[in-house]
Amino acid sequence: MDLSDLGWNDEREEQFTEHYKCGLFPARVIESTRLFYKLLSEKGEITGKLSGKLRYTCSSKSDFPTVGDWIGYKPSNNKGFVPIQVRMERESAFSRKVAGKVSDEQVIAANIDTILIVNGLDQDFSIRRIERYVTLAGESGAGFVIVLNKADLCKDLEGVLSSLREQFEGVPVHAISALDESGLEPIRELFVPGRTYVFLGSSGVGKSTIINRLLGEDRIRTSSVSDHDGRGRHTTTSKNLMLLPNGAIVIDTPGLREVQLLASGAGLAHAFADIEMLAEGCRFTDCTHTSEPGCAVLAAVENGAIPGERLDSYHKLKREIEHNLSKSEARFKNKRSPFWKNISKQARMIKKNNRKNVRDR
Ligand SMILES: Nc1nc2c(ncn2[C@@H]2O[C@H](COP(=O)(O)OP(=O)(O)OP(=O)(O)O)[C@@H](O)[C@H]2O)c(=O)[nH]1
Ligand SMILES: [Mg+2]
Ligand SMILES: [Zn+2]
Repeated sequence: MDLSDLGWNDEREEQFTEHYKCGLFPARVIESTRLFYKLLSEKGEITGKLSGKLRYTCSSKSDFPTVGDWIGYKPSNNKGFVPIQVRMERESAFSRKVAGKVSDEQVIAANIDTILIVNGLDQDFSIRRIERYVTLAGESGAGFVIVLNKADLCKDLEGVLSSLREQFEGVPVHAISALDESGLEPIRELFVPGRTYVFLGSSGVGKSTIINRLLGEDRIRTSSVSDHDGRGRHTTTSKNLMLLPNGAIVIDTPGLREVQLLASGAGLAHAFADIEMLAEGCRFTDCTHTSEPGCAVLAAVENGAIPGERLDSYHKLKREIEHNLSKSEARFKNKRSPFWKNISKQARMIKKNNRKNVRDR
């Protein structure tokens, strides 16, 4: 196995120099269970377990290795597994807040180049949920696209597409049907050998079905959504990294039950670039777009340019982020700071970059 097939590059090789000196070898996490990690190394597939020392340095959930991570292991021992001694710095990561009182971060996948945010065009379809995913994806350090699957079940595809493209300006939106394989070509073209892609979305949206189509065989188990409420059955139960025939690396994930936000506000500018741009026209620079006179955002809702539910959702997500931030302030004090002040500047930059990307594509 050549590690460059898994995304290893000169930069990582250099970062690993010190670890080589300590007798460690690099490998990528392809699956993790509670105790053991399935790793791909130059020697092929091996099983790893955290060394006591590494476990000791993990103070939060997010410190533990996850699928997509590069780790250093010590080849040895006869116990059937190798000890994982270090986790390398992540280049990107998609995280959410873990359910519960304490704000802890769960890293769903690490070192990803592109996130595919999958929504189903059946009962699952939810702009509100897409806003959440885009907010988190905007913070991940990876690129992202929206994939609307089950186009075969949608009566007004053009309407849905144009409304989404308007709201998430610059974010590529693809409509496909993994069932009848329509619209798959532009998706296939996204996958570049040696780059890493993660599929995210609720259970039953068809993440595994799409990957099976890309693999060209029904390798991953899928199952129908429930007749009763159209929800998925949580068929995929663990995250899994695999190679497509063209050499791209994909990670399938179990449907997330909830997507709680753990963000600094930068992600929000991705999900609500339209609102952030309008906000520049508000009379007061610290306008909260709730009741102020001369509010350009409220005016846009009034004249129908922005749906009222979208502004409600913006307020809700902003409150959620602020709430979670205040809970985890200590942890994030130095790592991430809230910068609501600069948010419209960011939105402008994002829009500019997006336009450029669209032009360059
Ligand atoms: N009509 C229609 N059904 C689809 C399409 N793609 C997938 N399905 C069906 O949707 C169901 C769920 O698909 P899965 O691929 O298991 O969904 P998943 O997102 O991997 O779900 P979890 O593993 O539970 O997170 C299966 O019965 C698929 O056959 C599509 O394009 N159109
Ligand atoms: Mg699945
Ligand atoms: Zn305003």
